Amino acid sequence: MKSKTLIIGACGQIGSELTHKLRAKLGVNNVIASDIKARNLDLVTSGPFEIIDAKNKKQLKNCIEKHDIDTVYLMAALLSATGEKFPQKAWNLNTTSLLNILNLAKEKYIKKVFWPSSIAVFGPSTPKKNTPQQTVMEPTTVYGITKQVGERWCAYYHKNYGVDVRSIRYPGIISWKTLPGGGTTDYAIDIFHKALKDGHYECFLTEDTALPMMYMEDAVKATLDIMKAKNSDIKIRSSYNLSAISFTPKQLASEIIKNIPSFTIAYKPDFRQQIANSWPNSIDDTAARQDWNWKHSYDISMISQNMLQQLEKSERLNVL
Ligand code: AKB
Repeated sequence: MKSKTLIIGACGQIGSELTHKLRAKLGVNNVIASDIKARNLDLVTSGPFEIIDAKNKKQLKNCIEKHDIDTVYLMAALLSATGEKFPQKAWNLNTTSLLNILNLAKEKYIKKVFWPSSIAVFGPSTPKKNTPQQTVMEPTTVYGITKQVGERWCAYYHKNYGVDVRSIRYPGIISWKTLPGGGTTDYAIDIFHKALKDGHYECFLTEDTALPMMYMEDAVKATLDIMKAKNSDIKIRSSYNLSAISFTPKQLASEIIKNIPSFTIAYKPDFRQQIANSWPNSIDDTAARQDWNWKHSYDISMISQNMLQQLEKSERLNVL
């Protein structure tokens, strides 16, 4: 019987932590990591790894058959800021990879799919505070457009072909192990690296730009929770709103100052400001809390302390 898991985009920020967690839970050889390049040595050497271009359905199918895969986490994507630089590339990767996986599920090569959506599905005309699950969605970034279309495809494949696809709308995810790449919420990670290295950070968003955020531990937990929920409990097959905390760069800087009193910050907004302005300030995730018992654990001060401690520790280990 098939029972293995494939993570696509396993070398990325969320993919790498999800892979380590799933390997610890399911056994190293039951979790196949894959990416377009072997760019995370720790991940690549810690268990089975395959080079796959998620846009290539044949490569995906071969890997799924070779390893007896029944569950896929499709984490490969071009994020908001990079997507604006390479719109066609973002469209091709984000939509083709999803359709490939949904079609493989429809053709019964796999049983269960996780695909991440994002707060980027919302746009300037969406209510900004406590953004509801169902509301106006007019995204203005290519990334947001790919996530919106992806959500519609997920709901369509579930309704018409019975595909068991589950999804959450990630806020900005904060983590210390793997750097994010090309997102608008990346400032909330860069700031910790620069605070420790230079004692100063130049932020690409204004001080009062509030965005929904979450610590990686909570994001991984949410991902595993929605995947282990009973099929009948998953009432939303587009994507669930998911929330933990919301803060501005100024509020985050104040938390860092509690730990590093000499830390300073300056604000120099760039093109990412416009992207951030189009997104919600905070999210209403009542449906996720009701349907599959979602709960977050980390608040802004726990995140700040943990980030600084972990980054300092890994810096010390690198020096040794
Ligand atoms: C981004 O900033 O593009 C991502 C996201 C919110 O999906 N972190």
